[in-house]
Amino acid sequence: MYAAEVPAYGALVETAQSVNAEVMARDGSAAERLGSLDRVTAERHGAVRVGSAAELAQVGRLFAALGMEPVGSYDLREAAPTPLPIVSTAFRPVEPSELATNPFRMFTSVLVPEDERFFTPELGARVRRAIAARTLLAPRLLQLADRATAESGLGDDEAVELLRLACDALALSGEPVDRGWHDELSAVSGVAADIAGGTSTHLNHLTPRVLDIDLLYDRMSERGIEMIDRIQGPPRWAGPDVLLRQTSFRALAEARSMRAADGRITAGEVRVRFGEVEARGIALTPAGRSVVDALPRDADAWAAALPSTEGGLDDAGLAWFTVSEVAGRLHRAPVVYEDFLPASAAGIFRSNLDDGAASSAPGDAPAVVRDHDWIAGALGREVRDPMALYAAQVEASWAAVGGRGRGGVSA
Ligand code: OOG
Ligand code: NI
Repeated sequence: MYAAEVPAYGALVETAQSVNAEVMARDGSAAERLGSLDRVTAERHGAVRVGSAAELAQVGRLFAALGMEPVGSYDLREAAPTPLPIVSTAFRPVEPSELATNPFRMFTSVLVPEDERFFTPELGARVRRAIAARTLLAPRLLQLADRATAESGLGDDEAVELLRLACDALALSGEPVDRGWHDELSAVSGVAADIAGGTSTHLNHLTPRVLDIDLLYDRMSERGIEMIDRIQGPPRWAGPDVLLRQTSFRALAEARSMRAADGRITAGEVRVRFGEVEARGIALTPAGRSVVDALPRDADAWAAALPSTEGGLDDAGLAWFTVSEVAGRLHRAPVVYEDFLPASAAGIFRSNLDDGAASSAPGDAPAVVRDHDWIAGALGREVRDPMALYAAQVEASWAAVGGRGRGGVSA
């Protein structure tokens, strides 16, 4: 559905696959250190944005049917330099075996119309009424999703029906947009207009994974697809890939009819769907994050502050590694970073908001609380802590080798 509707996404997937083949030819099996080529080729994340706790709960039921759990929370209202009136979580598989097969993730953001740093109380109330009056997911879709979760799957016909209804729900609606309402929301934030300006949500990007993002960036530029001005996340540096590096092409203008105040329908356009690509590296421990989060995006600063080998990162306790026993010797394997980075997410949002969208935090009203617990409460289920998941995976690997000491591990 997405490739058919957003042709540049098809070009991105094609380019990612040819870059991955090139890296496999160049680096051999080392290219698969952070995931098999099958996993990396299948790997995608997408993003949706919703308007309320109730809507978050609905999309959570759909993702639960697909084996995706909420992991982590990201408060983008404090993002610098452009605060955004949203908080986010990511739905994804959490079991290592499921991640190895297909780690599909959905970055999911919820608008906070109650936050008076962005919305006046009067506008916030109108946003809440507009959101409460719409139906994001069809009752039939939710019914099938709940059954799939309860019964660990559906028969073929109903599984196909569920996926078809889910695709319909995430396609861009052709319904005219109320121009005045859209403009009023755009003055607060492009994200607010995208979320609350219409009566549906839509998949706003889909991101393949690539093994060499610098090469991908050049190839896309050669194809004439204009990428945002840089790669978000860590710099390219001499040591192992860590965390997440991402880049995107700007949302393309798409025709969308607009309804004027006098009821006339005119041609208009929106820029709400884009393409993004990511390269994943090793997950860092809390100690590793506190080193790296304080570093500038500069290869020399990274080389000065961090060991330049996997063994060095492991010995310093900066990154997560599992162990396994092969022929009586312990081998370490890096744990892939499966989550997101709030600063990069804010950068991706920012580069894809409509021109002129303010995203300002006007007043100095107190922030309403929208933390991890709030997201869990809205979803009615536990939100997993990413660090706890990595730690548990590493502990399980040590338990499986009989809890042997950490000395003498080789790559
Ligand atoms: C989500 C932007 C964040 C990422 O990869 O960090 C994101 C959105 O635009 O809704 O997808
Ligand atoms: Ni993304």
